[in-house]
Amino acid sequence: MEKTWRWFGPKDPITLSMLRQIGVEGIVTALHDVANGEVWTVEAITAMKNYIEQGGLHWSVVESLPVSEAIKYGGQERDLLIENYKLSLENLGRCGIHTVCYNFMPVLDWARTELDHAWADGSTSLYFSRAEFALFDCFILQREDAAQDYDEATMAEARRMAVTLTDEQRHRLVDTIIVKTQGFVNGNITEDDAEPLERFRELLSLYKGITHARLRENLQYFLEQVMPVCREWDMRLCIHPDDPPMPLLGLPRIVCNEADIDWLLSCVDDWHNGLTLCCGSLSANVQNDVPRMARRFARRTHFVHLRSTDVLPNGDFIEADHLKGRAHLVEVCRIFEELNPDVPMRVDHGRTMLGDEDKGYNAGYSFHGRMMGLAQMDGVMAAVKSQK
Ligand code: DNO
Repeated sequence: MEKTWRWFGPKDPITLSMLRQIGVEGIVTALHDVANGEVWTVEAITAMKNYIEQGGLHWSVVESLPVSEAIKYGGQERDLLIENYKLSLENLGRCGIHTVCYNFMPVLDWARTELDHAWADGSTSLYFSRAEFALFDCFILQREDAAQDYDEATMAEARRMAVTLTDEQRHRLVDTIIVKTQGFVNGNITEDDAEPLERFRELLSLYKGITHARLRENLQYFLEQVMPVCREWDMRLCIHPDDPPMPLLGLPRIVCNEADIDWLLSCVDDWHNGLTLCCGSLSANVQNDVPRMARRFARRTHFVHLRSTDVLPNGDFIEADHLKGRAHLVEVCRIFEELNPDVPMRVDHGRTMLGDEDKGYNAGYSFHGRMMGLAQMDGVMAAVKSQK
């Protein structure tokens, strides 16, 4: 597998020269300054590509080219937005960048409730608490009928927490769920939004009446429209699974498990319609057997995220050490080295450790924690290759 790293552009405090020193081979990035829905021009792509190449690396994967909400809920502007998306794909292809990660999660991209969950050794990692999410949904966002989406034990815990909820806790939860984890990924809500909750409610309301079946139809429609461009320019589209892989906030999620991926790959049965095998996201659903999925989908996987989770008895999950947890990354590496050895992989998220705390890194994207994960995975890959 190619060792890549998610880098957030020239303003990223983790520089390209640092990445070269730790064995990174390819860069994963996006044109973060282009507004969602606008065309990525050849000029802008070339400028980023040149910057990366001057730093001695190459641009391996785009993560992400965001899919606008109107494409997902099927709004009036969708055809126009799809045309823009096609142009961006074509321009990337012209510039020699062929792998593009995207997702089809309504409104909320990945979700966590805690960014600095303490480990016994003093480091921290990301965490998802069902009860805290229910607290946010039912008592802060106050979404209509939200309580019926949670089991009794989760609701009891959320109610208990609601009684003593302070303004500071309320602010932290809003900031974690809809600002800090989202701002840098799709621009739906940013740190500058004065009323993030209001903006979030507006976004949710766009999905009124959008069922699981409808969201699938809209994804299929999108894929059918973009596939000719992907074929012509050899663009490998790779959808990121839903993180966590379960419906949230009353919105459907359609890339959660093996059956969903089967559907996705067959609804437009073309090699260019592929998958980002995000081991961390998929492992947060106890039904998912990640190595099994890796084996089944290896040849349609164009990008791999190496991360693992531990799921607790109450359904909460914590981001685990890369060598531990339910994702079985050693086995996943073995599978890809056998079936798709050139696929780019990146170590996804890392613990916050050894001075990462005060650097202002994007949530999950620490330096030392990810570097440690990369070193672990590098060792695993070397071992697996030597046994081939
Ligand atoms: C979070 C990321 C996601 C991912 C997008 C891809 O850390 O894994 O935000 O980049 O879902 O479109």
